[in-house]
Amino acid sequence: MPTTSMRPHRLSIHVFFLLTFLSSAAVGQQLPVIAANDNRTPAGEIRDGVLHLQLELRKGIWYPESEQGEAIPSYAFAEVGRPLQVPGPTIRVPKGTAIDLSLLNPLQVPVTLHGFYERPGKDADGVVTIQPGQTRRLQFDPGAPGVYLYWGRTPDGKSDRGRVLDALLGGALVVDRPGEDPTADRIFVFERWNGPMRTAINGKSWPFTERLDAEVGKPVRWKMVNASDLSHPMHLHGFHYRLDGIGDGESFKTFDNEMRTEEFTHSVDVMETFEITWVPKEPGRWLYHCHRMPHMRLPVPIDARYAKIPDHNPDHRDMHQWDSGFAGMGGMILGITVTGPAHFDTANGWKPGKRLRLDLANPDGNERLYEIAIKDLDSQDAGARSTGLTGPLLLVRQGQPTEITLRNNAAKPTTIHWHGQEIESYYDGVPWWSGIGEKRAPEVEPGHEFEVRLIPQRAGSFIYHTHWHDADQLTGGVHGPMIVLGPDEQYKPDTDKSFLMSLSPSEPFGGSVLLVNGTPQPPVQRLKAGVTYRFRFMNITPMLDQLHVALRGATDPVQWRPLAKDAVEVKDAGLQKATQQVAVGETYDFEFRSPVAQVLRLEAWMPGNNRHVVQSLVFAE
Ligand SMILES: [Cu+2]
Repeated sequence: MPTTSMRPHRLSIHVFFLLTFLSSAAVGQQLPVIAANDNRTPAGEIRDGVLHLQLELRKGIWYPESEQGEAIPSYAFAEVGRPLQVPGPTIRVPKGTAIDLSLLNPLQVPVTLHGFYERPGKDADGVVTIQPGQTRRLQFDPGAPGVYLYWGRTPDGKSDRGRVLDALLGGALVVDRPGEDPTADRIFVFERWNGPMRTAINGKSWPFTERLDAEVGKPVRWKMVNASDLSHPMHLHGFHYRLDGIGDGESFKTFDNEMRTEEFTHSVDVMETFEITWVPKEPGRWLYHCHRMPHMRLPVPIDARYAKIPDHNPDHRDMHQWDSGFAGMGGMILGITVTGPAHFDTANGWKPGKRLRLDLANPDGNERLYEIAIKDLDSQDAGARSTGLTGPLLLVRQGQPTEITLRNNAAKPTTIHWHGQEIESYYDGVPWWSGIGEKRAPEVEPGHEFEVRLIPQRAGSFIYHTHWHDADQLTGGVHGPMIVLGPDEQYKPDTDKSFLMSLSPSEPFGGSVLLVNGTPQPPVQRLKAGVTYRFRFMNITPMLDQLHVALRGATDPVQWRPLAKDAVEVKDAGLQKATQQVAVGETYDFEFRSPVAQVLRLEAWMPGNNRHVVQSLVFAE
C-alpha cells in the first residue's frame, strides 16, 4: 500500500461524492436500501408477557460502506412494513416472555429458517421452511437467558465462492436474565458475504462501522453473535476483558464469578455467541477487531457479477481516504474512543528502567523478507536476531518503565503493535489511529525511528507484530514472541520455550507454509527428563484460526498442565491431554515434565489441510 493512501485527500472529496451519487442512484431506484441495524431497538411489541413480531424477507441493496460505495443486492429480514435490516431485526425479550412470530416469505424461492425454538434446544428441532408466498406462525417460549441467533438459507444463496444472496440473513436473539437492563449493553453481530469477501459488524465495514465512546472506569458490556460462516478471532487492543459467557446457538453458559476469566482474544466459531465486560483504564482511540488479516485489511476489488461498483473506486482506495481515521484498514473493526483521566503518564518524569532498540531491515535488500534485531542498550550483550522469519524474543519486566526504539531500516513504512499490552494509546501501533485528540501514532517511515514507552502491567506471553495492514509484512517476519516477566521472575532459557506459529510469504519456503519459530522444519530440541518446562504457544498467522498444537508420544498426546491463556493464569488446572487449539492472536502457556527419557513430537497443524509442522523434543536422563 503506498504511503499516500494513508492520508485524507481533501481535494478529491468533492469530485468523489458527485461521481458516487450518480453511479449508486441507478441501483438504488430498483431495490430498497438494507439499513444497518445497531441492535439497540428490539423488534416487535410485548403485550401481556408475549412478544408479537411479524418478520418478512425481501431483496434489497446492502452498502457495507456508505451509500455512495459498493451496492450489493442481497436478501434481508425486515419487520413487516419496515425497512430491511442487516443484521436482521433484534429479537430481545426478558426471560419468561413468550414469542408469537409470523414469518412471511414474499421471495421467489423457499427459505429455511433456523433459531426459532426454546433454549436450550437443538437447532435441528427448530428448522422451518417457508415456501414462496407463504406465511408461517410460530409460538414458542425462548427459554433460558442467553445470547442466541436466528438465520435463514435459500437455495440460490450460495455462489461458487461461498454465501452471497443469503449471507446477511442472520440476527440476534437475546433472552435477558431477570433484572437485566437491555440498555446497559450492546449487541454486535458478525457477518461475511462472499462475492468476493466483505465482512461487517452490525451491517457495516470499517471505517463505516459504528464509532463507540467509553469512559475510563465505566464498565462496557458487549454481547457478540457470529452469524457468519467462518470463525473470527476477536481481539481487543489495550485492555483485557472478562469473558462472562459463551454459547453455541443452542444453549448459553453464563459463567459464575469464579469461572470468569480475562483474555485479550476470543475466537468465536460459526453460529457461536459470547458476552464480555471490560473496564477502560486508559483514554485514547482503541480497536476491537477480527485478527484474520483478510477481515481487517482493505477489501480486495469486488466482482461486478455480484455488485454495482462505484466507477471512481475500482481498487477500493478512495472509499476510505476521506476518513482520516481509516488507518488503511477495512472489515470487522470497531473503533472505541475512551475519555477520562490517564492511567499512564510517561510524558512527565519518565525514567526508563530498560532501554531496548528494535531494528527492522530487509535482509540482503530483499523487500519481501524482514529481519529484526533487538538489543538492550544498557548491556554489553550483542542482542538477538530473527531466526528464520520470526523476530527474536522481546523480554521485558512487569512494572518496569521500558523504552523501545523502533528503527526502520527496511524499504517500506511500518508500525508495531504490542499485542495484549496495556499501554498508552499513542504507542499502541495503529498508524493514524492510535493516540488521543490530534496526537496520532505515525507510520514509521524508512530511515526513521519511533520511540515507544510502556510499563508492562502483567506477566505472561504476548506477541509483537506489525499493524501495517497487509499480509506481506506479517508473513515477511515483522512479528515475534514477547514475554513479560514478573517483578522477581528470572528468565530461564533452558526451560522456558516459546513456539510462535506464522505463515511464510512466497519465499524462501514457498507461499503460505506453516512455520514454527520462523521455519517449516524446526530443529530437534534436546531437553531433560525430570525437569519442569514452560511451553508458550503463540499464533500470529494471518488466518489459521483452527490451528492446533499437540505434544505426542508414539501416537497419543502426553499430558501437560495449563498455566495461562492470554497472559492470564489458569487457576487450579490439573494435568490434561496435551493438545490445544491456538487461535489467531491467542497465547497459551503449559507446564510439562517428562518423567522418563523419551522422544516426543511437538506438532502444529491445521485440521482439514496439509499444513503440519513436527518438531522433535528429545528428553534425555
Ligand atoms: Cu474474522
